[in-house]
Amino acid sequence: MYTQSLDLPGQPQHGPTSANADQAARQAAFDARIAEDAKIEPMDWMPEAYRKTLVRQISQHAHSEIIGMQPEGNWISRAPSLKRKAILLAKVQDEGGHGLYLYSAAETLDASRDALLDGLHSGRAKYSSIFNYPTLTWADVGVIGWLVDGAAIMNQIPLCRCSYGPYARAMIRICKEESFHQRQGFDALLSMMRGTEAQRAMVQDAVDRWWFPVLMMFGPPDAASTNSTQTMAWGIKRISNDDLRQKFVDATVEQARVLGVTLPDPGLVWNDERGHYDYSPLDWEEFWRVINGDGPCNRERLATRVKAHEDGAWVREAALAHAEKRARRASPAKAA
Ligand code: BYC
Repeated sequence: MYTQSLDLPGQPQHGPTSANADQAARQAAFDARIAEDAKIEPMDWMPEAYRKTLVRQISQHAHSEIIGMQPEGNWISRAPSLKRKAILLAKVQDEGGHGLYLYSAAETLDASRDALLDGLHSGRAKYSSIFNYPTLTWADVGVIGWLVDGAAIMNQIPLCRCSYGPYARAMIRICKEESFHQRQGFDALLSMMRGTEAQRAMVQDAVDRWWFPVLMMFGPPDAASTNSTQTMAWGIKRISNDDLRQKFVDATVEQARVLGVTLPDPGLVWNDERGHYDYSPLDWEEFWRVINGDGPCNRERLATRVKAHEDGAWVREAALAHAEKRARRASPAKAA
């Protein structure tokens, strides 16, 4: 590029040098906000890698919520009483709502909802490993509330302090609702434990099947967690996978005692020195198999989700047509 201008000392700089300076100033302002634990908001400048990481995590979380509607949704028509059916309907509906808050939070980062859903439907995007396990009995519904939602709360409370404002605010509301979800699960199980021998056996069987997959919800061990170092430096993740898993184990042992069930791990013993419960090593090969698409229900979950999306095409088309009609009526000249 030819130019007649000369860069003279004391003159404002333009071109690549000043662009670099601007970039450095924006990065410094971002780093300062992270260091002082302030929130980053959608209109603030942010590094591209921060934006991408948030889109990855928030969309995976949103996908987990909507796929997570399926294992329990299967039981709405078979709930054992009107009361349990109404509670379960409300819970599954809440999960759909959580998905919507989270997709909206991802949209504030310039992600398109269609593209995110396409990632899910094509199998490119991940969702929580836990929803690839089957719900075989009514007790599984209670165990999902108690243990799956319990683990989700443990993981999500720190996300209420996440550095990205829209995600943090969505998590506050979600955690309040998850707390109700966990309690209803515990309550359903408590009723069964106070029932017949067959009901107690059903609860124990469900706990035996869900315990280890629930512990894997927290993600791989810290040493194998590829994202943690950076997401913790950015204040997205506040507590590591292993520390959250340990907090969950410590909190759950006492709840299991109150319920009267046995957690299926002979290695689960109090360690006085550590001040925590020890537990047996988890089967990480199973974890990677499940998140890579080969769990007990991956294909079924995805096929159900894709079918629901296709079956709902007419609703999206009708909503768009209605919005266009309203826009035309509001300003006929502009629409014409
Ligand atoms: N399942 O570097 P890491 C709910 C992936 S919904 C599948 O430690 P990160 C509910 C991970 O994505 C609960 N994938 O990752 C709904 C990464 O792969 P990529 C969902 C997993 O992100 C309905 C790779 O493994 N909760 O509560 O630092 C009914 C390496 O891991 C899993 C959330 O989504 C997993 N379990 O930490 C009832 C919470 N674990 O992306 C209940 C938000 C790891 O590099 N998410 N991976 O290809 C998080 O807090 C974090 O993303 C995680 C993983 C702790 C899950």
